[in-house]
Amino acid sequence: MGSSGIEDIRNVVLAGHGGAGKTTLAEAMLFLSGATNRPGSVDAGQSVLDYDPEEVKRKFTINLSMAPIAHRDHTINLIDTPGYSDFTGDAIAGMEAADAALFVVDAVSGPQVITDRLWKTAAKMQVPRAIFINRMDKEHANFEETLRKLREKYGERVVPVQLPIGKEDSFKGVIDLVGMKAVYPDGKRDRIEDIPEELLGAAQDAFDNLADVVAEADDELLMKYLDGEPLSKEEMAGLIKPAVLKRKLIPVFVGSAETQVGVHALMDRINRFFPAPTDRAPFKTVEGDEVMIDASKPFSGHVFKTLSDPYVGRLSFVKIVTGQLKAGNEILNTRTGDKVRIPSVLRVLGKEADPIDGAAQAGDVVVLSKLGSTLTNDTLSAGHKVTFADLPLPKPLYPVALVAKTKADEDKLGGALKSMIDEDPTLALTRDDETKQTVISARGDTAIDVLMSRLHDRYHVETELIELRIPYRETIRKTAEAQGRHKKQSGGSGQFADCWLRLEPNTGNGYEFVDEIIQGRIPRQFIPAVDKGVQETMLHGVIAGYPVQDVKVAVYDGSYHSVDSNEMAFRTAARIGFKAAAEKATPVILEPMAYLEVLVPDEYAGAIMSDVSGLRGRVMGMDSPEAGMQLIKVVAPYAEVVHYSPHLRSLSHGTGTYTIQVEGYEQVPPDLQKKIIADYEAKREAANK
Ligand SMILES: Nc1nc2c(ncn2[C@@H]2O[C@H](COP(=O)(O)OP(=O)(O)OP(=O)(O)O)[C@@H](O)[C@H]2O)c(=O)[nH]1
Ligand SMILES: [Mg+2]
Repeated sequence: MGSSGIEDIRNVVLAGHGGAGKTTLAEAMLFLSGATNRPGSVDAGQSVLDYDPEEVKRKFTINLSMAPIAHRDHTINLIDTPGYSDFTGDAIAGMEAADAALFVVDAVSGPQVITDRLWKTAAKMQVPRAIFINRMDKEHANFEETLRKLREKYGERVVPVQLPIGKEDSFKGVIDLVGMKAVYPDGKRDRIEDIPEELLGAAQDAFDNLADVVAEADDELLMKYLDGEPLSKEEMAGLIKPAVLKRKLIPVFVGSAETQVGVHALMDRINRFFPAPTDRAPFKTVEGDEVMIDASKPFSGHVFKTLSDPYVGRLSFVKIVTGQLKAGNEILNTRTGDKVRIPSVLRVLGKEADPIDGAAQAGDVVVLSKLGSTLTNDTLSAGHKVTFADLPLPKPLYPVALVAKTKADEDKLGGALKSMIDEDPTLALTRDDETKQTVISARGDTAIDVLMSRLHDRYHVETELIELRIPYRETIRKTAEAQGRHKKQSGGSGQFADCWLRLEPNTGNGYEFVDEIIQGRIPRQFIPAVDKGVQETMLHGVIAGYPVQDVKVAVYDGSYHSVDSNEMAFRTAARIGFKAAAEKATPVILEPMAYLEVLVPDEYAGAIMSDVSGLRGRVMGMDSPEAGMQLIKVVAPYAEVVHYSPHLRSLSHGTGTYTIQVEGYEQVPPDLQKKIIADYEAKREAANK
């Protein structure tokens, strides 16, 4: 480890679109710092950071990974995160823990959809940002064009602090604008030379451009600068860090993670220009208070990630906000009230964990094991009451119905699912009592696929997806009356009950039962049995097996037998009466409706809206919450939009996001009603065979 002083730690999250080269960049830094013997390759499946079997299989990052890198007198705590849309929750978690975000952008394709999305999140979370334009060695790499797109999207604050020397096959070094030198890789270090003649002009222009932006970070220097006095290299160097911290400058670095050109220079610049943990924006508590990083207070920390390690058990990734933490300390989980004495404070590199000697300080990012029921978002503390606000993680919105393949697997499934879902707030588990299905929700189909693979690999549970049942309902549209009469003679004693029921639509008011019996035609003690019989029937529907809702039922006439009438008989009679009346009352099927808010760039708004009618939905309104974006509010049948996420992905070329909420019921169209009834009857027939 480079150093233990908190001022010398740089917690940096690597963020950006999938495939931009974040993991490869982290592996290159690990190698250059001497932490690994060779740069780990994602493609060859021997990456130190993408070590999970699912990551090896799929060749992309699924879980965030830590890479502490000792560089000169600093420790760069890299947090490598996923760029695949189903897993961006971990990128957000990484931003909570880091003090700056380094966005890795592909020099061939430029900033992409997930880059945009995470950029906005970082802005909301007030995380200082920098950009690394990667893959300069690739065919068609274009620094100027990538920079132009970056500035167009993210503004004029995006300014290079380096320029590339060469490109594609001949990309061989970078110009460091702060030192005005050329930097070439030389083994694991750099060789510093004068800037080649032919690039001097461009370098000077870029230096001036940078000076324009950073001068604004210091009023005194700005005055001097405006008076026409140029900034010296020293003044420039001194201004970059405050400009980054104040988010006035987004410095752009350039290089190739694969050939490692520019990577060592980047590490040097991270040490000098990136904020220290004590510089970062305060943490918010649930009460809305702000807590600064402060080592002098008692310990508090925020759990930003939970991971089950097959060997070590459950690991809790913790950002220490105040105080210090060392092995043997007793800490409290403020949510569960559990107190634990922590056996050790770990620093992890990929899957390797090492205990930290001495105390970890406020601002550091550490890992704790064996914290019992501690989950992501929990606050750990010693001695003072504080609960940190939840991470702004995306909510699960892609539900599937999952079953175990065998009875033996079924017994294991519940526990396995619970522990996996507990770990990850972007997953949710519900047991739908109405449809009798176990429903798992995630961010998308790939996240579900990964979950099923892990159930198999980690817990040896085989699962499969079955059709997700939509919780339809039934109701009536007209008033109707019918008699329910039950008469049975078996041996000595008989059964007799007779009731007349009137059913009325009761839209929006649920179930109501009215006793209109006069002159004791049905004795008082049997009336509750009629009510009960009606409710039992409603539970299982009259046309397609779905619960009946919004009906007012009156019992207004009937008869009884002094010996043969009893509660059972009246329940049965009520069932017969309800069914008969409902059949005459124009029974219909209702479907759950969903309320969606779809956020897309302007150019896709038309496509989204014209698609809505095909989903049997309605556009309820539109809004432009930010420049260039449209928020389209849609109401549509839940059945049509339950898997909207892949649909939206293709409609908006991956640019759209949405939220969904199930709200209320509406009648299904007649042809769909016919189909639902036919399906129900076919199933019933099959079951009776
Ligand atoms: N030529 C070239 N290839 C690169 C470079 N950086 C990464 N790659 C390759 O690009 C592919 C994706 O790289 P990763 O490092 O896995 O990308 P990532 O950003 O971590 O992707 P996610 O984990 O999906 O977010 C791999 O095949 C890398 O070898 C580079 O600088 N030059
Ligand atoms: Mg990766």
